Amino acid sequence: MMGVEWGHRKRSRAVVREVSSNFNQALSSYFGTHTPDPDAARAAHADYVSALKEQGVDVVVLPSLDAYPDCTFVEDTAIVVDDAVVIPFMGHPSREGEQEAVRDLLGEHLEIIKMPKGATMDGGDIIFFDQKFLIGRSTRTNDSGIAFFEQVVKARGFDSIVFDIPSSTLHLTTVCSSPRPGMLVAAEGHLTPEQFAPLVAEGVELVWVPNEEAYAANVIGFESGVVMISAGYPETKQVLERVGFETRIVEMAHIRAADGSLTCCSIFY
Ligand code: CIR
Repeated sequence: MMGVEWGHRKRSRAVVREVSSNFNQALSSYFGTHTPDPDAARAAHADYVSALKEQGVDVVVLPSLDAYPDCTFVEDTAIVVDDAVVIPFMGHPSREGEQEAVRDLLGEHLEIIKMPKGATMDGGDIIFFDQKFLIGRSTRTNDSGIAFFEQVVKARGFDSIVFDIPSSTLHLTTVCSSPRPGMLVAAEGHLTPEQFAPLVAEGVELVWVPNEEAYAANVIGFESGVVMISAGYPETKQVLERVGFETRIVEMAHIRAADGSLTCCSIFY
């Protein structure tokens, strides 16, 4: 999209958190079929951190919180809005409290804005894209959370668009991401062309991935032209290479076992 550059999407620093030793108790829609495995997830996470570092990202690794099986999914705990960071009430009660260490770290660099009680939001429902915040209304992010967040971003000069997320889909970022300014990737069967119509009318390039590769719609793009993608999704890989990306593949199967994707494991600030 014309006029929107990488500068508005900071990729210089990221916070991540080690995988919890009780990751096998993480929330998972695969319950009973694929129990999340802490050791295997740690190996995947280590490769993920390497991939970030290869792109020159300065990565802060927080220690895991053993009372919180889902703590490696830091994306959900805080949302950076320009020079501030919104600390939400987590959308699942078992995760409430994960925000503290992230808040303390980001609070050294950014103004902290706390959500009011009763409002819930997971950071996985937010995509910052071309001076806009795309917001998922999901089972984790409620209307009070959305109203509060919209007020925060509006006061800082940003627009927002709300996407209704089917209850079978965890978050907006589970099925949508932006590999570079002006471009979104979305999963068929979870989101619809109508939802993106206003963005497409503005000139946004929208790349669909097939429903059977929906997990691969979550990618992380870098200014270098590299896009981090999950292993095992050949159509998505081909589509992204065709539009000019070099792909860096990370094996995410053991992170996926707890419904986590690439973006879930970091916050850029
Ligand atoms: C959860 O259900 O909260 C975790 N097992 C997965 C969180 C994934 N985070 C994300 O999509 N941003």
